[in-house]
Amino acid sequence: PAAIHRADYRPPDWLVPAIALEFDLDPARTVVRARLEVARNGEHDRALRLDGEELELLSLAVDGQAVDPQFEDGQLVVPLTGASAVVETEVAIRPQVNTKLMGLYASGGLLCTQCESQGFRRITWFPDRPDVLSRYRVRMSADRQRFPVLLSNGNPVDGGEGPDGTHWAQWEDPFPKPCYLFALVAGELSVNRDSFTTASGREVELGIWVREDDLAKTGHAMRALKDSMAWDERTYGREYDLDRFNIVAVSDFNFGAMENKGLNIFNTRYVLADRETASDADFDAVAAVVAHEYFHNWSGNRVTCRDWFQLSLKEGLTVFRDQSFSEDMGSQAVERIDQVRTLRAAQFPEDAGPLAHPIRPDSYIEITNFYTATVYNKGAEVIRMLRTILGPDDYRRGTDLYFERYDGQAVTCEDFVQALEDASGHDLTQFRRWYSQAGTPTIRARLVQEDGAAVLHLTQSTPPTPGQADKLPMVVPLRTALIGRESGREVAGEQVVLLTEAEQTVRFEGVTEPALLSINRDFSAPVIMQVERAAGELEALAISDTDSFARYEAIQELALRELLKGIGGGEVQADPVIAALRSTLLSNALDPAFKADALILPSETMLAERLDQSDPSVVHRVRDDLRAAIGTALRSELEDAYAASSRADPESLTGEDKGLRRLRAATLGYLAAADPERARALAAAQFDAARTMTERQSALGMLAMVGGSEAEAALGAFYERFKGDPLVIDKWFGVQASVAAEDTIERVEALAAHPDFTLANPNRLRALAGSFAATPFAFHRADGRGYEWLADVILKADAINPQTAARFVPPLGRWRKVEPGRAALMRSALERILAAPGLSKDVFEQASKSLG
Ligand code: BAL
Ligand code: ZN
Repeated sequence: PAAIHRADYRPPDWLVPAIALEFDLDPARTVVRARLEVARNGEHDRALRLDGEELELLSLAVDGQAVDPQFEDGQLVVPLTGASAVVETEVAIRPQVNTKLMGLYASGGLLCTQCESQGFRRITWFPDRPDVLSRYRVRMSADRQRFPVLLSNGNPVDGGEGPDGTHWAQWEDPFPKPCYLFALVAGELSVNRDSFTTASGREVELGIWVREDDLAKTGHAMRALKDSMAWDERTYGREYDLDRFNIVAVSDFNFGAMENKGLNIFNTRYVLADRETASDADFDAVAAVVAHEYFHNWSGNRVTCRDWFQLSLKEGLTVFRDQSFSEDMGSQAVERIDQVRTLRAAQFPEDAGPLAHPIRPDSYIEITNFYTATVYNKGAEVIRMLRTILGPDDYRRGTDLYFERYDGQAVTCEDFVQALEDASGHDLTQFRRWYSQAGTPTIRARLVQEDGAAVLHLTQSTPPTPGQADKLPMVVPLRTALIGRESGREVAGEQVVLLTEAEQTVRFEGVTEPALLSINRDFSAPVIMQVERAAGELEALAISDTDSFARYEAIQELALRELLKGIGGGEVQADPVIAALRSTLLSNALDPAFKADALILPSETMLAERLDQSDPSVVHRVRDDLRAAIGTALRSELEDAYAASSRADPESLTGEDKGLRRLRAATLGYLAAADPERARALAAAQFDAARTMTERQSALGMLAMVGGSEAEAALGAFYERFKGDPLVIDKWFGVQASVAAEDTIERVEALAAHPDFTLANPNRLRALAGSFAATPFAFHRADGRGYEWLADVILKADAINPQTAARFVPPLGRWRKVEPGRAALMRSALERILAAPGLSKDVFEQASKSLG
C-alpha cells in the first residue's frame, strides 16, 4: 500500500455546499439516495471524483439525466462541464455484515454510524475529505416497530407514517460540516431528557439515549454534560449552537466516542455508570469523555481540520480542554499526576520506538493508525506549553481569535499557532518545532551556587526517530523554583525558564541559602528530566517541595534511581524510598489521593523505557522486591492507612472519598507484596463486604494476583453476579489478563475460548488482549508464547475489524528495548503477521514499521 504525504495536499476540485440523503433503513440491505449540489472550486477542467467502498451502485444521474458510471482507482469519476451540477446516486449497503464498524452498521439491534476518518465513503459516494463542508438534510425511513427512534445531526424538522408499518423522520443541520461528522441512529432506545439554558438564553434540549435497562446509569453522564456546557462558556466563551444535543450509547464501537454534530455516539463504556457496576475510574472517564466530545463542538466541528495530518489541531486542543475541565472539577494535582502517568505509559514509548511520529505527521498509509497518544496526549501537552508561555490571558485572546477567524472553516495546526501569535504578539517560530519533530527531549540540569547566586545549567537533546536523524533545539518551558535546604521556603519563587538553546544558563540572584532545584513543576514540558543531584536532595524535595507534582516526582525519581541501579545488577537502597513514603503516608497535610499516587512506583514500562535494553523478568523482580521491602518496613503504617480508608462514603464521588478508595487499593497492594497470605485474607474480606465497584474490582484484582481458592471463588462469584452486564464482564476478562505472572498466558488462552469472548466486540477484545499486552511480565514470557498468541489474535481480528486489530501491533514493536532472546521472538511474530495473506493496510503499516 502507498503512503499519503502531507506535502501533497491540494484543495478540493469540487465543493459540495449541500447534500440531501434518504435512507431506507434495513440491517440486511439499506438503500441510500444522495443528492449532491456540487460547485467547481477554482479554474480547472478536472472531473468530480467521489470516494466509495463496499457500495453497490444502483443508479447515477447528473442534473436529472442518467449517466453510465466510470471508475478509476476505486473512485467514481463524473465529468462535468459547468460551474455547478446536481449529482444523484443510489446505492445499497449491508449494515448487518459490516464488522469493521465504519460506515453504517448494526450493534445490538440498533443501526448506527461511525464516519471519522473515512467511514462516510462506506455509506455513499462522496468526496470523503474533511475540507469539503456541506449542509445536510437527512430523511430516514424504517420499520416503526424495530426502529421507533430515528436520530440524525441538527434539529428534527418533519416526520410521519410511511407504507407497510414504516415511519420516517427528517433532520436538518444548519451548520456546514465535513462528512466525517455525519451521523444517524435508528432503533429502540429510551431517553434521559434534560435541558440547558446557554449564556445567551438559548434553551437546549438534551437527550442521552440508551437501552431501556441502562437508563438508570445515565445520570452521571448528564451531569457531566451540563457541567461541560457551563465550563466551556466560562473558560473559553464557547456557547452551544443547536436546539438539540443528543448522545447515544452503543456496545460495539472502535473509539471511545464520536463528536458528530449534535449527535454524539458513544461507546457504552463512556456513558453508563452506577455505583454497582462502575469504579471511580469509570465515573471519571465518563465525565472526561462526555466533556471531550462536547468540547469538540467548537474545537473540531465549528472549526475543523483541513486534512487528516492536522488531526492534533482538534484532538490535542480538545484533550487539553477536557484535562483542564477535569482539573477544575477535581483535584488539580491528582489529575495532573494521572495525565503524566498516562503520557509516560503510552506516549513516551511510542515516541522512542519505531512508530514515532510528530504530533502533525508527514505521511501515513492508514490514517486510523494515527489516532495515537502522540497526536492526542502529546498534542495536549503542546497546547498546555503554549498556554504556559503566553500566560492565561494571552492564551484566551488567542483561542478567541482562532474561533472567530476560522469559524466554519477547515484549517491547519499552523493556523492555530498563527492566531495565538497574532493575538499575543509572541514569536512562536521556534516553538513550531513541536509540531514537526518527533521524539521526547531529554533535559539535563545542574544547579551551582556561587557568590550569592544560583546558576542553573541546562542542556537539551532530542534523539533520532524514524526519518528524522538530526534534531534542532526545542522551546522548553520549565516551571522552576529554588527551595531553601534548611528553611524549606522558596528562596527563588516559581518562574518559567524558557530553554531555547542546546545549552543555556540561568542566574538566580540573591540566593545565599543552599538550595534545592525544583524543576519542570506541574510537568510544564513533556520531557525527560535528568538532574544532577547532591546526596540527600531528592529525599529533601520529597518532603518539602511546595509544588505537589514536583513532590510526587521527587519520590518517583528516588525510586527510579534505586530501581535502575538494581536492574543494572547493583544493590538497591530501599531506605530512602521507605523514608519518603513513610512521611507521605503519615502526613496530615496531604490528601489521600495524592498519597495513593505517591505510593505507586514507576511502572515496569517506564523502567524499561529508561534503559537501552532490558530483561522484563529482571525489571519485574527488582520492582517487586522493592515493593516487598516497602510493604514489610511500613507494615503498620500501611495497615493503619488501609483500615482508615474504609471510612470512604460509598455514595460519594468527592475527591476525598475517591482518594480514600484509591489509597485502599494502593496500601492493599503493598501488604500483598510483603505478605500474600495476609493480603489474601484482607482482599477476600474486602471483596465480600464491598459496597462499590472500586473496592470490589481492586479486591478481585488482588485475589487474582495472589491466586488460590479464594481467587477462583471470587472470580466465579463476580461472573455470576454480573454475567448480564457486558461492561462488567469486560472487567472480569481484564482483571485476569492483567495478572503479572508466568502462567497468565495459559489463563488468557483459556479465556479466549470462553463463550463470552468475541473478537467482534472491540471492548471485549481490548479487555483481554489489550490488558494482557499491557502487563509486561506476563506478556514477555521467555518462551514467546505471549507474542505468538497476540499475533494470532491480530490476524484473526484483522479479518473482522482491521482498525481495532492494528491497535495490538505496537506492543510487539518494542522489541528493540528487550533483551536479544525475546527480541528475536517478537520479530518473528511480526514477520509471521506480515507474511499472512490478505493483510489489511492498517495492520501492514503497523507491522512493517515495527520491524523497521
Ligand atoms: N474524533 C474521534 C474520537 C475523539 O477523539 O473524540
Ligand atoms: Zn477527540
